[in-house]
Amino acid sequence: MEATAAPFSPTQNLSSSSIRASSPTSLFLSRKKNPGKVNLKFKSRLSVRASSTSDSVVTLLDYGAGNVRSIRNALRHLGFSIKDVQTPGDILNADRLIFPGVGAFAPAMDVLNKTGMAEALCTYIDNDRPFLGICLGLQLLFESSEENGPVKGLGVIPGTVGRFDSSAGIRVPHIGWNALQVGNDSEILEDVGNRHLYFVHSYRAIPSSENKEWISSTCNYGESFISSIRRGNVHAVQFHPEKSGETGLSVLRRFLDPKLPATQKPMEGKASKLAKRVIACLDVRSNDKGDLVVTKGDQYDVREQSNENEVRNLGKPVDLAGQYYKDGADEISFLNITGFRDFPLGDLPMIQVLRYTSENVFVPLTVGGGIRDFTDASGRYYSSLEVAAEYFRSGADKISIGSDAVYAAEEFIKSGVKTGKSSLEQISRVYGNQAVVVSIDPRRVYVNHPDDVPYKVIRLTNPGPNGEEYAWYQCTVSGGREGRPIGAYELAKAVEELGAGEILLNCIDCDGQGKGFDIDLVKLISDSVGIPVIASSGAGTPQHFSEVFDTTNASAALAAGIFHRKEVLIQSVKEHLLEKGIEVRI
Ligand code: 1PR
Repeated sequence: MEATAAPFSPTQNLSSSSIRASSPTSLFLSRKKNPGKVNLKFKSRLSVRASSTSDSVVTLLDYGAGNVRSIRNALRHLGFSIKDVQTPGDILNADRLIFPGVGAFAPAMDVLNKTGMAEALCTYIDNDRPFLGICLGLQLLFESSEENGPVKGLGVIPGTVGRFDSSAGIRVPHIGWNALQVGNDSEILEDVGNRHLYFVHSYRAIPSSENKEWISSTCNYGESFISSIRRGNVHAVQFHPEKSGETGLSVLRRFLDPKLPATQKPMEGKASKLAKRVIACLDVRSNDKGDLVVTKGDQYDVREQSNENEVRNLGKPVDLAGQYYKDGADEISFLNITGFRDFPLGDLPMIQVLRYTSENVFVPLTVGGGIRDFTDASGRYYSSLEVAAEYFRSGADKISIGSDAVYAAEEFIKSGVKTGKSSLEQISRVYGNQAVVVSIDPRRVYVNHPDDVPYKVIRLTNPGPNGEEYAWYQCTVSGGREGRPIGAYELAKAVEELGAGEILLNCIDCDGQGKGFDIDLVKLISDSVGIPVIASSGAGTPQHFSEVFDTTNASAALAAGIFHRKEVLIQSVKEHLLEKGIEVRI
């Protein structure tokens, strides 16, 4: 089905292109005279020819900077085959073009300029050809961005893309499911109604009198920002339709087939703001027979308490992930829990799990375990960036770093210097901090007095076994096997500085106990950092979810055991949260 040619690579075709691009700067200036208007009289040396490509083909501009597997999967799921852009001419000849911008603004513009894609895109858009930009694919249409800049954009839409202002009390990146304020002129959003869509970004474009004619919806996150634009056949969305479940797929479907009649009534007034997320987590490892299974520990011990002492087997990863998607999980995390000792790129089954899952699961997927520099038995060196790249290519939207982030934080605290060399720094520089989660595995250590240790100590809500009133949370590595000289508080602050976009906060004491999240710990960390925090470990009932959202600033709550054992359904958790007035995606 899909065209077999490899996607366009930034390094190829630079000289082979028969089309000479004029400077995008001149495009930018010519539009400035006429802000907000598509310059249909724009004179270009590039011309658009009517194409006879079949209705089921969509052209995809993948300039090789990250994960576009999700959008490919969504398009295939909707019955379309994909033609990859190889040359600027492919853009001009497209019947419909999707541009899922990934990575950072400056390198993306650099590639587009050097390859003549910038001019081809502008011409295509000026000619009012069917276009859908996604995320960075929306931002690049503006005049410039502050991201590592200012950097000039394509200049199609008046305005500058800037960073969310965290001093307004919001967490940056903006990660999660938010509501749109949809305008009139937006057919592709027809089925959205008041449903949530998935966003993940730190930069945004702001509505102004100069770009208001372009805006088809806005979203509120500390301020109103542009969540979609539309003019004629040109559309772009800041959210990720390919990661927004059925609602997102309907947006894609309507772009691909504008004649589609309205199929369903938009649901009434549920979504109004950023929802709290409910995440299902799959701890994955090989069992003693060598099969990759979903397992689950008690305080990180995943072996049965029987004579055989087998690794607990709670199901198959791909099947369970598919089930949780249907059940309404807002995200799914895979943790390769023996990744610290195995080499994940040697662990091809895990890569396969990701590939198969991403074919049918259209919510964000996070994968963790073993992300670090590695030298294999033959002496070949793999950087953590290569490991992460393979995970992204296989369908991950975010990667999660455990042990290696602890070492990086220790080093940073000791030296006070950001070397830029840690896996955390490198991956977040290349893929953006919204793509990097740090998973913390702390263990409670009771103390009698706050000055007993050089780490952040908190007064406990419930005293320790010997009446201790205080504790600190010691970070561990290698799946809880080794305690390190750093607390969860110190680690969280350090990894935020080093470029983490989100924290997955486990707690070894609570893991698998079903007695509720460690509220003291979640409060401590979610009050100390400006990035989203996912509360994890200990959920036993729906009430535990409302408790953690009511009493802490956690953005999401994750559970494993209760979902695997079907003791509590994701749907019941969400119904309970709605009853308690906590906004969730339904
Ligand atoms: O150190 O970068 O290789 O990453 C290893 C990853 O594997 C880390 O994210 C670490 O948290 C995870 N991990 C390692 N060993 C275990 C284990 O269980 N033996 N699992 C493990 C972590 C904790 C959560 C669990 C919640 C919710 N498991 O993932 O899902 O505690 O459980 P519950 O709802 O049943 O209470 P690296």
